[in-house]
Amino acid sequence: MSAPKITLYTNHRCPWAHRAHIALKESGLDYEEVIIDLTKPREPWYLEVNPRGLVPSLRYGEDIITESAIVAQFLADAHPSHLLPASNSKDGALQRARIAFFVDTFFSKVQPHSMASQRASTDAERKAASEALVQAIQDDLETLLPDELQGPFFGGSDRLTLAEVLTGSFLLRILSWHTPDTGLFSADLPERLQTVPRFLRWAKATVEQESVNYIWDSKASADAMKAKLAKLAQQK
Ligand SMILES: N[C@@H](CCC(=O)N[C@@H](CS)C(=O)NCC(=O)O)C(=O)O
Repeated sequence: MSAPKITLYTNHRCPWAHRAHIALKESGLDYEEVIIDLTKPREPWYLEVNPRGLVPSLRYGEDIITESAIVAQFLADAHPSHLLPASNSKDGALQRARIAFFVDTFFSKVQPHSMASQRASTDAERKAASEALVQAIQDDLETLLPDELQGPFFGGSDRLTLAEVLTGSFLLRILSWHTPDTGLFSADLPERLQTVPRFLRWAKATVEQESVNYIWDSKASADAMKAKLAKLAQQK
């Protein structure tokens, strides 16, 4: 299906907005981007685009779509591709349910530990959060992922699926932010991740995709996250 003019209101440091970039690139859609400065109050014109003031927002022709998961799902539905089978195709509804369950598991069981590590104020707290993160991957995610005989992406696919569109920006953080210049995960996280080989293979394959890493700047994103956490701490 041909697409109308698409504008993405975004900020490259935001993992939620990053989902929309991945979905657009994987769907082969051209788009313009408007960067929203999240360090300043939103301007009135942007609150007309998205009254919640959040990024991402997608302008698709005359229509505005907000909330990153809804934007990604909308693009996958409007432009059918390898990301998601049609719900009325053979096993399509089941595959969609499997992807939805996987993404739900990632965000309900694993991501809270990632956030705890990023918020940690001592090395000991950060180490404990990284340990809990790997334990949650082991307990809840590892068996949902393909083994080395299958394709690396969800369901054994050789190409990205909606599961990676929705988790890829969060995987970049888990795999990158243990370095001394970022420091939001403990330095021993890469070693601990060796104990969850399916996750590691899947996550590495995902972040190597150009559609996932083309807007990524690890240090700049970590600095933005630190600034945001410092601001939130001041507000307490
Ligand atoms: N549930 C939203 C979350 C989006 C979100 O929290 N975006 C953040 C940036 S990462 C934002 O726009 N924050 C507004 C602000 O920082 O003022 C989604 O998935 O789209």
